[in-house]
Amino acid sequence: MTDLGEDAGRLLSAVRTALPDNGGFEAYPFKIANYNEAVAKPFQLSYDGDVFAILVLSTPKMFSGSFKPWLVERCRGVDATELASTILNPLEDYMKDEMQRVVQNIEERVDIYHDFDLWPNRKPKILMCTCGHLTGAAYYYQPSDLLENPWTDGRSVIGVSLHPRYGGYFAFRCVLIFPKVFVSPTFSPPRPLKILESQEAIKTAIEAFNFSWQDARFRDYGNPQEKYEELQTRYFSVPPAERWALLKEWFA
Ligand code: B12
Repeated sequence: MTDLGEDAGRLLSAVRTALPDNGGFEAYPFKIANYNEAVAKPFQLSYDGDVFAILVLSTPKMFSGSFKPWLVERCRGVDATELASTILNPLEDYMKDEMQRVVQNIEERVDIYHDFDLWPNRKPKILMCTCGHLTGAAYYYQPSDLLENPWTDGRSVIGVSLHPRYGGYFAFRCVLIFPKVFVSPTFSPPRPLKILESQEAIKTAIEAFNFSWQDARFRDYGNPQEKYEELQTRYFSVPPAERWALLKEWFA
């Protein structure tokens, strides 16, 4: 990676230091131009091209290492049967809380975009897989990588990102944008590691993600060295309404 510049480098270190120290998160720098040059106009962000941004993703350790202690503490004194109606989206609440804490001592203005943030027309505010690819964090395998389109029945098919260490066992969480901090003009992020080479491997990974994501097989593409524990895999494979029931053992 070429030089980020002094201010951006300092902020990247501050964010990495403030993230929980159990290894449950990773942070990758980029500049807005890298993103705006990749996406279509309706997805472009209204910041100058040299504005500094950081992508944050969560690794398998996040679930028990930081989310669990946060949730157990947050639920202290709340009746176990009322939890589901008191906290509708525990992981979203956790991420909002955690990222506010991460930036609380940063003096510069910072705008936080979570993976679940949508504009009023339901369009995502930021496309995480594109950020993952352009920062070098995780290669984004897209239908456009295939020389021929195998899905001609009009189904909506999106790509899948694979991390060099965690395969599909990770999630993008947020992007922090610092509108008043500019990256050095010589900065260019590293290229992501391409793990799937053949057209067949890319096709089957995209199919596993789009058409049978509940069995979590898509996460095993790319030879992950670290995976979700069983509870975490199940948690992300069921609809949100069924997730609380799986966490009961944390409150026993
Ligand atoms: C909307 C959404 C959904 C919707 C619709 C998905 C769909 N099939 O259309 C629903 C609710 C169904 C859904 C479901 C799931 N989702 Co979802 N979803 C999203 C979300 C919010 C936005 C995706 C989107 O709409 N993209 C819009 C399209 C147009 O983007 P695109 O295809 O990438 O196109 C852009 C790129 O091609 C780029 N581009 C153009 N040229 C080039 C060139 C290069 C080199 C690059 C890099 C980019 C690039 O420009 C295009 C835009 O102009 C993202 C989070 C986020 N904020 O990004 C998560 C996300 C994609 N989902 C994710 C997951 C895991 C899931 C689920 C498995 C749920 C779960 N339990 O966790 C399921 C299963 C997926 C499925 N079967 O579809 C993960 C994927 C992680 C990964 N490893 O890839 C994401 C990133 C969320 C996260 N927190 O990590 N999801």
